[in-house]
Amino acid sequence: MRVYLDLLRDVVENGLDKSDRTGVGTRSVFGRQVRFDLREGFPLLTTKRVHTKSVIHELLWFLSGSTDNRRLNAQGVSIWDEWAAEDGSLGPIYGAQWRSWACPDGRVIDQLAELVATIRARPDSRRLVVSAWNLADLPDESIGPRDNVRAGRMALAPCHCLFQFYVAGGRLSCQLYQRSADLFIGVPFNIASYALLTHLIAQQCDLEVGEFIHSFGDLHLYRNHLTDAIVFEQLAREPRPLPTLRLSQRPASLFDYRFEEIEIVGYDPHPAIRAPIAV
Ligand code: THF
Repeated sequence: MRVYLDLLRDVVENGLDKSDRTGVGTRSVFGRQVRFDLREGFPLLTTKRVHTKSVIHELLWFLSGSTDNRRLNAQGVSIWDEWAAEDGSLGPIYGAQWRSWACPDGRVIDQLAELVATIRARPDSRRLVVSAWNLADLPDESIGPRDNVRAGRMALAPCHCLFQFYVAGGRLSCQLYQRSADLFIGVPFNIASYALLTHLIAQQCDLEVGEFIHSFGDLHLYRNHLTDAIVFEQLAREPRPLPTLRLSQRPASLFDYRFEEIEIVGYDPHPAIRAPIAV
């Protein structure tokens, strides 16, 4: 995970100051790409502890098609609380777009079920693409998350907005385009989440894993993370060996994985570093 530390240094050294929707302010660069060979281990940050329980539950929640924060809370995960309406609703965010994209003609498309079916039937396809960027459902930037949810819109525009799979040599690779990336808090979560998704889909399609390629649009560090105790502490830490992923079952479909069947083995990170989240 040295590439993660390289990204931190890149943003610290080359980033320009920029204001943003949250009002916190960022130091930001535009357009970066890193790649992880999933055969070399599971790409979980070792220079601070990442809360993998939240990552796994969040991915299973997306896969279930739910956008109800109460379902996450029931698993002890509170990472979406800041954006949810009083009834737990987040509007048509990731789970809704992945599993039930609503078309103007009334059809409802399950992008992930179609993706798995297409990888199995036509692995050479160049349209193994899933998009959460549904223009009709994007929030109105002039009002807050909860007012958007009340209006039937997404609480927050998708940050990890489009991903594509690729099969060659019996290996499944995934490339994500992330339009906006909170390098300190979100990116370690996002890398782990898409690496896990790639493993699950590979297992379902009888493929080995290949690479996870992470492409960034606006890659930033929030100003309140640019402190000795947060960013600079981590830059001083030595990366450790990567853990591995163990899937104890092969369920009937991509939508039948259970938390207990997903295990990260050999994770020995440096301690967690707490940092405030920009809402
Ligand atoms: N907004 C911002 N500003 N950053 C993000 O990373 C982000 N997301 C999602 C939506 N909006 C975002 C929300 N994902 C944590 C982790 C992921 C989140 C939100 C919050 C978080 O607080 N992590 C802590 C503790 C984890 C825990 O206790 O479970 C951490 O230290 O990592 C990214 O897509």
